[in-house]
Amino acid sequence: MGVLNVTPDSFADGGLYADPGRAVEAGLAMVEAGADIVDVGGESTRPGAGEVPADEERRRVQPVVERLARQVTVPVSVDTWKAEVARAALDAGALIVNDISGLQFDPALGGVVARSGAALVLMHTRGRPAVMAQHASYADVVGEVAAELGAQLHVAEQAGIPREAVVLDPGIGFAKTAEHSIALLARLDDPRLRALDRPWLVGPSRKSFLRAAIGDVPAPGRDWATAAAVTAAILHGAHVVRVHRVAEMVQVARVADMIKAGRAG
Ligand code: PMM
Repeated sequence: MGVLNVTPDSFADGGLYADPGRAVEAGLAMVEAGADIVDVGGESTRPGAGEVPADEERRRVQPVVERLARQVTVPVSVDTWKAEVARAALDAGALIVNDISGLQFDPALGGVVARSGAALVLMHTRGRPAVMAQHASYADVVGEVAAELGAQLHVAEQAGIPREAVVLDPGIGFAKTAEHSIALLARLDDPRLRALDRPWLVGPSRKSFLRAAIGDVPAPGRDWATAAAVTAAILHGAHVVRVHRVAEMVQVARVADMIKAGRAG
């Protein structure tokens, strides 16, 4: 999954694709480089970030989703927790809603996803991005994330979203300290996570937990570190990895897949 942030302020690539034409070109290049999904987002969710009004977010993502969906054969996803933005993106051709709130922030989102027949990425977090760091407190991070994702999966099913349409995400860096993110990546194959019986998406790309190993390197310089995290995630059973540098991470993912399978090709 390639990350296409059409925001002026994302932590890893802010401002690069704020112009819709450039954003579409970048999305096409990601597909050319081997992305299986392009994830279009119009609101930065970096720790402490403020919220973007829904009409502004819709204005950012809808034209990009519309043009990309017409031009690529892979699914386009929309990274939003707002029902209004999701509805506009689905109308414009998106096939996946990537909700960092795991259906916690907007009670109307589940119904929008259910009625559209779209797939849903249900990510774990606690509290809005502006305050989530205060909620990074766990006695047993793997067990608590498994339980809370299980509860949100139930919310999705109650809204009419088939279980088979849901992909789970432990939410690397969301209401997590570096220790918590590392524990989740190391134990993605824990039986309590596996018991939820859904595919896993992980988004370690350029995130600040990587600094625990490499020091204070700015986000764009964290791609080798990302490659290591992507490899580890795949070996522990991740099915989808959300990354900024698609061409390089396609190579990383293919080699990790090959070694995991234990045979060539
Ligand atoms: N991370 C970010 C945004 N959206 N969505 C999912 N499903 N998982 C993530 O880990 C995730 C996400 C923040 O990173 P960005 O600002 O580089 O997009």
